[in-house]
Amino acid sequence: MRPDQDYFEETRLGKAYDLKLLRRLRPFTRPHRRLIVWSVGLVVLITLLDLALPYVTKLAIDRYIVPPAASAPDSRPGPPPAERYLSIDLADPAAAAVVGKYAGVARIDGNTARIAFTDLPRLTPADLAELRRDDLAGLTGLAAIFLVLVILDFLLNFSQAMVMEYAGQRMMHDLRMQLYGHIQDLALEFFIRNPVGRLVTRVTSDIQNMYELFTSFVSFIFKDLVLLAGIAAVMLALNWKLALVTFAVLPLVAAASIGFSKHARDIFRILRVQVAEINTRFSETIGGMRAIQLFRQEANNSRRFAALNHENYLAGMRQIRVLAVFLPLIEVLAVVSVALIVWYGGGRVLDETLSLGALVAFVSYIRMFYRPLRDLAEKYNILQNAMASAERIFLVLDTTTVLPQPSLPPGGRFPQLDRLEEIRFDNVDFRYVTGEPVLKQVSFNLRRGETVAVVGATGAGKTSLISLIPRLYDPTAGRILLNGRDLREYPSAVFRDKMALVMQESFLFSGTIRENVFDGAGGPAPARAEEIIAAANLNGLVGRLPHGLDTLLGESGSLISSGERQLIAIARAFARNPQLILFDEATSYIDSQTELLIQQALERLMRQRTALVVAHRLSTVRNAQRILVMNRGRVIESGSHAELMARQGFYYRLHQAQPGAGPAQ
Ligand code: DCP
Ligand code: MG
Repeated sequence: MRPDQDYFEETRLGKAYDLKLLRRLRPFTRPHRRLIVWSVGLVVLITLLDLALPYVTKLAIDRYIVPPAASAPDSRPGPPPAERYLSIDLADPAAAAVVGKYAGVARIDGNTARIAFTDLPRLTPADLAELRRDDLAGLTGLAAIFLVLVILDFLLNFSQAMVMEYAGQRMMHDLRMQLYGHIQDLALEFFIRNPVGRLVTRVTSDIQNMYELFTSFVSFIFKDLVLLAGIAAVMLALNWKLALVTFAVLPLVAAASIGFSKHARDIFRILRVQVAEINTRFSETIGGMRAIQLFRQEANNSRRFAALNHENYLAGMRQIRVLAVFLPLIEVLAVVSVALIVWYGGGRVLDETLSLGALVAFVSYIRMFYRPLRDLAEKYNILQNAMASAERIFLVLDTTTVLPQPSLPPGGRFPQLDRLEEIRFDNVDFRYVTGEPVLKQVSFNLRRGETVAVVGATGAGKTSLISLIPRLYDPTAGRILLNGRDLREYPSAVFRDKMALVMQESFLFSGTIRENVFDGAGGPAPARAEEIIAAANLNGLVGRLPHGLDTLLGESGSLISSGERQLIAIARAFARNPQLILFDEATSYIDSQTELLIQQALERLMRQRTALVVAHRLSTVRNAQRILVMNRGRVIESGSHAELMARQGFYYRLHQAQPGAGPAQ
């Protein structure tokens, strides 16, 4: 089932954006709809403000700096007046005094004096300031309005960013919780098919990508598109002819963007795949460093990594080439637009059909227009990443490999389970997802109070057999009966509560020993805790550690040996006070002293309880009532130690082969 193993490979997830995926995000946006509406409302306000700023500049120029010539007095027929005039109200005595000084240049017409703009340099700066006092006051007023608008813009931008990020963070929080809960419910089978390390990194960085999608998507759709539309509308309103001339460049911009996205799609995807591969290679190398150094694989590994790295470099260069064409091209088109405005608009200013202020505003607007287009490349990358991420997240969420739980029987009650009376394997076959059957027609039973041992060569299927009892997996054929009923008729919590599994490589959570033994914080009363620690032979270890029971274990328990780890797992089993013990003896080397501690602790643990013990050291199994001898997935012999030795079969040979087994009894 190769395709299954590629389940999470980037390579299979090439389809760029699929709007169906976006629709699937809706349930996550729904609870935060109000925030999103708020955010969009703020975006619209911000856009209006952004559009207002160049308009204020236009007003400043047209009203106060260079008023349009339309206000000139002599609109006589004939050639248009080449002059603009400054009008002065002579009712103001200060102004009248200044006009009096320049009788040669001022034309008096009733109560108004007019001075041509071209003559203004002849006035002294002080006189000029006096005459243009109103213009200066008007300018100051507009500058104040400009400042207020800018401050408002800042405040709105701040609020909008906060509201949107808040909504985004909340959504990601919900998505992460749902994903986490879902992954915890998946059957172990899923984790055999999907490498766990990869799953984890994907899931964390995928969520981050979704967050970026949300924020940049909202800002793209609402900010950029509204801004573009707004600019186009304002430009058309200001002067539709000039606007249309300016828009003549837009087909080129569209062509450039389409060309870019066509080239970028593949390259961005290839790069993403390669970065993922490099990450995987790195983590595998670091994880397997011991093996690599022992087997002197460094050179080999480096060579493979160099090839991968080189491909990544080539793809990176292709990306840069595309970007290096696109970004300057957009820049050039922006400049061409400005040139068109200056050429055509400048001409209109000259023939007085366009005000100077409008021309300046046009230039500002067209600059604003190109800003979002320049970010298009980046947004495109985010969008693509996010789509791939969304696809992966939904792949996990859509996975339904959960352990099927029984539906409520007609009586309305699940079967009860107070005492574990008997576990019976009835012709059980089992295989992991791929390949060979691991267990073949296994039948045996385990009654209350019994200890049954399982022995066999490595790979015989002992761990697999023991894993079926807490229903970590289901048999592929046959049944496992618990008190005479199929295990699958009970909700799994019912029987898991009654058992404790001590695994071959005991897994410890990062945290303190206390948290590991007593399932989280708190735990039983101190006296009881001490009793458990003593019974599990943990006193020595706990005494040796700096903070005793509250010592933090290194990541995955690396501070302590695998033997000590099993002691902690035994203590954990003690703390749960189970009816059934499932013990899978560690295979790794354990010094004889720790081994003795484990043996003693195990014996104490099994007292008065039912136990199924996988043993690698035959000394562990002698006291078992029954021993199952496994070979290649089958139980080939069973009986007590004495019976099996007498039979001189497989068990006998296994026993003989084991060093320190002592003379056969
Ligand atoms: N196997 C598999 N997938 C897994 C675990 C095991 O395909 N996730 C295969 C490998 C072995 C077979 O199943 O061929 C039996 O594995 P067990 O772990 O059950 O074998 P033992 O526990 O008997 O071996 P050991 O003594 O090494 O612990
Ligand atoms: Mg095993």
